[in-house]
Amino acid sequence: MKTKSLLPLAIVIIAASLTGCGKGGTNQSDRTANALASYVAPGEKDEYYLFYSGGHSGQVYVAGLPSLRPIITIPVFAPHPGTGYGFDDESKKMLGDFTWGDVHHPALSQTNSKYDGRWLFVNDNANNRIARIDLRDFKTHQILGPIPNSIGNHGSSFITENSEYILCATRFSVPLPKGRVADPNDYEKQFNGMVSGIKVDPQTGEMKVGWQILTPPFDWDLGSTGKGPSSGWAFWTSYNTEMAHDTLEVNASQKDRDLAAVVNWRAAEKAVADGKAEMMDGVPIIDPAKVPGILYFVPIGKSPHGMDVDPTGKWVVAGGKLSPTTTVLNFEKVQAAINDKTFEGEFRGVPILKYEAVVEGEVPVGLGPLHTQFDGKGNAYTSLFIDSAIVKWKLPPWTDAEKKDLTKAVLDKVQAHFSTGHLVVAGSDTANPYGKWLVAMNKLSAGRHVNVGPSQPESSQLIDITGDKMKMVAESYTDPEPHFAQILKVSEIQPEEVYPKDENKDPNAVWDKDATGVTRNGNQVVAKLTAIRSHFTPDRIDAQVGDDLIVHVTNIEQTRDMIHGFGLVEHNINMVMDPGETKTFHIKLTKPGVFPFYCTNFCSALHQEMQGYLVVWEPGKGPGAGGAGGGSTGGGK
Ligand code: RUQ
Ligand code: CUA
Repeated sequence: MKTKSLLPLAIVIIAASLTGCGKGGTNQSDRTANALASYVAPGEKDEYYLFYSGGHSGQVYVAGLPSLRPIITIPVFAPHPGTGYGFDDESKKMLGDFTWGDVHHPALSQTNSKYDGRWLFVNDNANNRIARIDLRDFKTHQILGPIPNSIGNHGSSFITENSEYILCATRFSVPLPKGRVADPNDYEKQFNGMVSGIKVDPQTGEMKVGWQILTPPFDWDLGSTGKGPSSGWAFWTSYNTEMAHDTLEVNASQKDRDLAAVVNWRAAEKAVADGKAEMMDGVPIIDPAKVPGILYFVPIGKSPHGMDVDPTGKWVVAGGKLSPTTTVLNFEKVQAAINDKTFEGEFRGVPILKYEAVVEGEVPVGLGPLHTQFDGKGNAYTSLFIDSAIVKWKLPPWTDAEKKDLTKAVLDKVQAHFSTGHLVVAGSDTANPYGKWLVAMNKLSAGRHVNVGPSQPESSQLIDITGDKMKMVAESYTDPEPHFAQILKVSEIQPEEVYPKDENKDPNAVWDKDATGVTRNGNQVVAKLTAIRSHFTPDRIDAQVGDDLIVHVTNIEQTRDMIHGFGLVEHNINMVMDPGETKTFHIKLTKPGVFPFYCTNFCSALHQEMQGYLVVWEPGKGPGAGGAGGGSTGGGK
C-alpha cells in the first residue's frame, strides 16, 4: 500500500475531523489513524491473505489484510453453486455422501518451519476428514476420510515442520473399531480416543493415514507441533480427564488439572516401521503402554483449551479455560524430565511428567484464556473469552522480579467487546512470524453490526501489534463461522489464473469444433462440448428417457476471469469451468422434455445468449433412435 495515494483520504478525514466528532468512543485522530492503517485504496492490493476456517459452513473464506475485505470462498466440504463445486463428477466424488463439514483449524504447509506456499490443509470435526487445498489454484484437491478409528476430528489439522504429517487427535471417544457398540455407562473401559498421523506426500501433497496412537477416552482438545528443540514432538490439551460420559459441563470439570498429551511423533513413525504396531481397521495402531517413549502426559490448569508452541520451539503455552492463567511449559525441562524419569505417576501405563519439573510459570493473564499466538519478538498474545479481551504478555526468560510476580510479565490488554475465541498473528506457528497484524475471531456478535435478524454473523477485529501497545483498528463480519485462520504474505505465492491448455490432461477435453459432438453407445449418450464467449458447441444434445447422459464441457478460454457455467434447468446441475478446465457430469435421464442449458457465470455482453437445449425424447424417438452403438444423436458440429 502506498502512502502517496492515501494522502487525499487523510486530508478528507482530517478535514472532517475539524467539523465532526468521533462516534463509538474513539476520538477523531484515532479514527483517522485507524482508517488509514487498514485502508487499501481502490485498485491497490492487500499485503496478506487471511484464510479463515468456515466452521460448520464446511468452507474456507479468503479475506485480504489489512482491509479485512472478503475476497472468495474456497468450497471444501459442502457444495457451492457459485463455483460449481459439488455438481461435477470429480468434486461430487470427493464430497462422497456428505454435504457439510465442520472446519476448525487451517494449516499452511511448511518447509523448515516456514510457510512454503504450497497447500492449505483443513480438518472436518464432524465427519473425521482432512482436506487439501492447493494454493496454485485455491481449490480443494483431496478429501481424506472418514479416518478410521477416529471420531470428532477437532484437534487437527496440525502440520509438522516439513509437512511430513498432519497430526490429529479425537475430540470424542467411542468403542473401537468404529461400528462396535458398547454402553456409554462402560465409557472408561470400552471407549477410546486416538492420535492420528496423516502422512503427506512431499511432492504431491497426497495424504494417507500413516499410523495411530491409542489413548484413554479423554476429550482431546487443541494442539500444535514442535520445532527447534521440540522438533518431532506434538502437544494436545484435553478437557475430560475425568472420563465423564454425561453432563460434561459439570462432570468434566471436577479435577483442578487435566492431562495434556506430549507425543513423540518421530518415535511413533519409527515404532510402526519397526513392526511394533497392531492393525485395526487397516491402520497400524500403537499402544503407548506397550511401546514406551511415544506418549507422555502432563497436568495442566483446569479444563485447558489451546496449546501453542512459540516460534523458538522452546515454550509451550496452554490456556486454562477455567483458570485465569496460561501455563508455560519449558520444553527443555520436558525433555530432561523424560530422560530422568521425573514422573508423578502414570495413567494406563503412560508416564505423567511431574508438573513442577516442567513448568516455567503460570502467567495471570485474565479470565478465560483460550489461545495464544506469538510475534517472534518474545511476546505472546492470548485471547480471553470471558474478559472479552486480548492480552499481550512476555514469554520467558523472565527477570527475577517478574518470576516473583508474573503479573509484571503482563504488558497490555485491549478490549475486544466480544467473546474472543481464536486469534491469529501472521506466521505465529512458524519460526519467523511476520508479526504486524493480529486478527481476533470472536464468538457472539454483541449487536455491533446493523440488525440482520436472529441469524447473526461472526465478527473479526484487526489489531496492530507493531507498537508496545496493541491498537484495534478495524472490525469486520463474515458468514458463520471462523474458528482459526492462517495468514500468508501475498508476495509469497503466485497462483495461476488460467489453466494452461497444454496442462489439461483430461482425456475428454475438446479444444476444436471437430472434436465436439454427441455420440450414443447403447443407452449411454456422451456429449463433448466446448465453451467460449458466447456459445457452447454443440448447443443441442439429443437423448432419450432412460439414457445415461455424460456431459464433458471444456472451457477453451485462456483469458483471466473468462469463466463459463453450465446450468441445466430442472436437473440440479451447475458446473462451472475456469479457463482451460474440463468438467464432467453424469445423469440418468428420467423425464421427457426440452430442457435449456445456459451459462451461469456472467462472461460477456452476450452471456445471456450463451444457451442451448437438451432434448429428451420418449424412448425410441428422436435422432438416432433405435440405433444402438455408434451414431451421432444430434447436436450441430
Ligand atoms: S477451538 S475457540 Cu475449535 Cu479451535 Cu478454540
Ligand atoms: Cu459464458 Cu456466461
